[in-house]
Amino acid sequence: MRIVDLRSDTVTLPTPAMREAIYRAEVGDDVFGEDPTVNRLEEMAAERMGKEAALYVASGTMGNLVALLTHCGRGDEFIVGHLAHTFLYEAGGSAALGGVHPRTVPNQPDGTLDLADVEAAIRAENVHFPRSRLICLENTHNRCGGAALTPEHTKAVCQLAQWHGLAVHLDGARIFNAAVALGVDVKELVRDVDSVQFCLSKGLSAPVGSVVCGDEEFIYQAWRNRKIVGGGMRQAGIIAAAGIVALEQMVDRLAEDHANARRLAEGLAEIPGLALDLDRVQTNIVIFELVSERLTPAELAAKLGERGVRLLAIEGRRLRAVTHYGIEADDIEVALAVVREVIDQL
Ligand code: TLP
Repeated sequence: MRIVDLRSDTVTLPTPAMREAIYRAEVGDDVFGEDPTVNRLEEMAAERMGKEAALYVASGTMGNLVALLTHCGRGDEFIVGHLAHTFLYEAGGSAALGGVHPRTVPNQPDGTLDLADVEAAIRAENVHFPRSRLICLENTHNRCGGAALTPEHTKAVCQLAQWHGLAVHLDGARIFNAAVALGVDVKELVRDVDSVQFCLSKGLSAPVGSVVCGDEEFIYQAWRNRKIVGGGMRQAGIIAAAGIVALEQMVDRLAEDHANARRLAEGLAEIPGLALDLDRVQTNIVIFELVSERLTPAELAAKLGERGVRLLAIEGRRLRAVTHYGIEADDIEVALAVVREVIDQL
């Protein structure tokens, strides 16, 4: 049976060039700062993002956590969209490990935050209140269907933050998808933020790892916090080598994933019993709704899975499909045919 795994771009397998780079990687003890491959990846990442320095971490979750711990102290507050990954899906790490209090404001359907909501959430100095320290953005926005935030929106949020003496962290797990979709250099999307985390292990297909970027002082403190959370990884060049290949070879091809996602979305939109807003499909994530009440989204996902098409039921009546390296145009046709067949049989 042909398997079309659209659950996430995290299922991507390393490319042959990555396996070769892993095999040949020069390594050393990264906790002593002596792994040449990690050092090279960090330099490349900082350069790509237009930031002074970078830190290799084990995962996107670790990257966001380390950044939050670096920006905020115990009892401080960060302002974040109510659908943000950092708020919904990171096991409450900032509160559990840092005593950092999240304050949510509504995410708009396009992943943005309303500036008036953000401003209203910034606390005045008062003994009763936590101290507002940080605003957290997400680009692309996972739960908002892979929406790409524009440089203008990011800049506006950063200006507001600056007026109030707050920092901005960007969860840029899929920042290269945003850059490719918007046709801008990734630097444009991160210029105004104080820190950014991006993932090598999603659309860029490396097996492991993320990078946090910011200024020298921030990265020095983040390096200490990475140690605290047990993220000093010794001969990490073994995995960082694949990250270098990811940055060198896997960015431009994200456009293929976006084209496949569009084709998938167009096909799904034609199937009775499903609903989706095509204007919302900008990158490699397709979120659609099961309108037909003959079965639940989890039951639909299970039935599709039995026929080799894997996707995720998320909250409410919604399901998510993600395109990535390893999914070709004809896999999309197979997936659509299977969805049609299952829905027809209801
Ligand atoms: N997202 C995963 C799951 O956790 C839901 C996925 O399949 O999309 N920020 C964003 C925006 C993410 O989407 C993710 C992973 C992370 C951070 C965390 O990255 P990892 O999984 O490397 O810890």
